[in-house]
This record gives sequence, C-alpha cells and structure tokens, in this order.
Amino acid sequence: MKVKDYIHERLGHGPLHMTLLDPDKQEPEQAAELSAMAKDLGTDAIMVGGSTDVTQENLDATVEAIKKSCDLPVIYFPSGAHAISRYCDAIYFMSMLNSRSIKHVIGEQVVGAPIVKMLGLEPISMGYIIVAPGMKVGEVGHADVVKRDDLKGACAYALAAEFMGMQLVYLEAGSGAPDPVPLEMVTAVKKAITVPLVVGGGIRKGEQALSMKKAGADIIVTGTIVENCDPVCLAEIIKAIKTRS
Ligand code: 1GP
Repeated sequence: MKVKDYIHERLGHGPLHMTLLDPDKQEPEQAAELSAMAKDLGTDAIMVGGSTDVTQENLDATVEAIKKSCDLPVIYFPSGAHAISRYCDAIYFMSMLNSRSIKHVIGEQVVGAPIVKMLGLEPISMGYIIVAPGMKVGEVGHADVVKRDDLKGACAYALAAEFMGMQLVYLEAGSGAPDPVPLEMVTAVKKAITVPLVVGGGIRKGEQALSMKKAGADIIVTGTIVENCDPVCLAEIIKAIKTRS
C-alpha cells in the first residue's frame, strides 16, 4: 500500500500521530529503539529529518536501523536534496512556501526530483508553512514567518498550497518552540482547506495535543519529547490524539 493511501485510510478513523527523529541527534540503534517504543505507544508513522547536519551516512544508517526494528512507514522529512535515503518508504516532497530563498521554495526540489524518481521513492507533496517563532528551521530556511496572530496570512498560504495540488499542508512552529502553533490558526486553516492539516513544533503535553486535535489538526508531529526519551509524555500525547471524544 502506498504511504499516502495508508495515511488517508487511517485518517478515516481519526487524527494521526507521527514521530519525528533527527538522524543527527542520536545513534541509529537508539533511533530504532525510540521508533519501536513509539510504535508500541500507538504512533502511526516515523518521520526522519532535521534542519542541520543530516548527511547521507547518518540518514541511511538511521532509516535502515528503524526499518529493522519497526514496521511502520518511514517518511523522509528533508531539509534539502543533499541527502535522500533509498531506504525510506516515502518522502515529503515539500516546499517551504514562506521562505525568502528560492532554493527552499523550488531549487532543492528541482535537484531532488530526479533522485526521488531514480530511487523509486513515493513523493507526498506538502506545503510547508513556518509560523513564528520558527526556531532553527525558520532561520536556516530564511522564512518570512507567519505572525502568530496572522490567521488570514496562514490561510492564504495553506489555500495556495492546496490550489497548487499539494496533498498536505504543514503548519510548523519549529522544533522546540516554546509554544505550539496557535489553536485559532489551526482552526482557521482547517476551515480554509480540504487536504489534511499537519501541525508540529512545541507540542509536549497531552492536553496540548488534545487541543490541537479539537482545533482541527489531522496529523500531529512530535520530535523533541521522543528524542528526550520521555515515554510517559509520548503516551499521554498519543492517547489524547487517539481517544475518541
Ligand atoms: C519539527 O514539528 C516538528 O519539525 C516537531 O517539533 O521537536 O518541538 O516536537 P518538536
């Protein structure tokens, strides 16, 4: 089954949780252990990526190790075309729509597209929108961040993504953000689009995940709390997302 179909099939039963692991933040064996733990707790897919220091070597080693320990789809969440792993099941073929740098909007994608084709990876197109504070990804991506009270701006970016045919829209506050994307923004964007809405950055507690779900997030991504090896917190978050209310 294609990963896109897997996502849509699961979305038919409610929102999803995805676990993000940065290959630069731990050894491949530990990434494999964290993925297995996240799977046991009910996560739906593993995303692999990071804003800096992802190399072909640490990416391939991490994805290979995860694939051995866990049978969930592994989706590459790239920061550029310099490293693309043949071992992933799919790649978010994404454009940082509010980057001031053409490289992050379309340049890296032009370099990466033939490689994705050659490797036979499944591309899942995604409009990536950086919301303040944006953290490291906003900085390295030269993002003209959407202000936290600019609901119209966020909706316009999301609609533009959908009208350009992108299959997902991702509202990103940045890994380790002190606060997640504002709930009012999630609600407004969800109302504006028909494609699934991904939200991530700064989600550390079950109640935040629950509020995100109620606001309309279809896919909730957590990275830092998994990397910090916090199974209690991760369990709370996944439970909040998966419990029907
Ligand atoms: C980053 O949105 C993700 O791309 C995850 O953020 O590390 O804050 O969970 P956290």
